[in-house]
Amino acid sequence: MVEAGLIEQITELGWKVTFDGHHQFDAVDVKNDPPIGILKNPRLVSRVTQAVAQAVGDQVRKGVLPVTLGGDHSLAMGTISGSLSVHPETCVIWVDAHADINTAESTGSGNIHGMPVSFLLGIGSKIEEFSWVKPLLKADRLVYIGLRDVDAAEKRILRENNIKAFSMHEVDKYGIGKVVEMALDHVNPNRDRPIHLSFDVDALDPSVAPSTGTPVRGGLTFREGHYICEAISETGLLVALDLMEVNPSLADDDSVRQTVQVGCSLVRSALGVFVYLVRRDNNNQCIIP
Ligand code: HAR
Ligand code: MN
Ligand code: MN
Ligand code: MN
Repeated sequence: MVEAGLIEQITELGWKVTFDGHHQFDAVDVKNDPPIGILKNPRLVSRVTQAVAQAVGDQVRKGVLPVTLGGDHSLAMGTISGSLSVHPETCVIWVDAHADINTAESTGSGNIHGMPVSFLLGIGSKIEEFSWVKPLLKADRLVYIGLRDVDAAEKRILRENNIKAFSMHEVDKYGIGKVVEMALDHVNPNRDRPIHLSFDVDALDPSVAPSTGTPVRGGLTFREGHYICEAISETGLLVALDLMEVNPSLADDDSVRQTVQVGCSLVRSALGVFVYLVRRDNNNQCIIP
């Protein structure tokens, strides 16, 4: 996405952009990383996400809006920890085909990208390696959009913790405009809390975003995905953005190009390309942010 020109595109929108590079990963040197229980690469994931939490928290504290490009969605353990460390009242809008809320007990795959939300909520058994993750997220500050591949154990966890989720069924039933409004009403009724948007590109239909690790058909259209980003941009409350699971090592060149372009486009929408196009001052002049 960076190679495809995302930095220049965001700069064009009027933002002053600092590219933080990949330096936080250089600090990680984990050669011997056997599973803990069935959790795969636990030390690597823990150390990378902890470094990301620090980096994101530092930026949010300065009033800078961090955009994290992934990469595995376990990264959101870091990004959301960073946001919550500065603004404990932050609400999280998790756009995904998956709920990513398995615990160490419930995971069938041992893939930590299927678990970050449970760590942030502090549910399930505690794993020493991840003790740096503080359970700062409250269940009523979290809302999902786009779900369609949720494990049985995850469904139980969602129900038991009373977590609001708008699956593809609700997107079909109410339309994306109403779904985003209901999602915001749930986590942010007065529109005064900071918003962390964690967008897994596999929320989109595989025909729109094919280059991702776990595509699931029946996903969001191109416009539905963009609408979510635009509507959140319009609130003016966005404090951090994740665009996750774009994987250019998967699929053919055309699919990769398409997915990278959609990823860039979603980021532009979340950062106000829509507002840029329509907002006008009292003299009906376009306001350029
Ligand atoms: N629920 C399954 C698991 O725990 C699949 C999770 C797939 N997750 C992602 N992130 N790709 O959304 O393994
Ligand atoms: Mn992943
Ligand atoms: Mn995910
Ligand atoms: Mn997913």
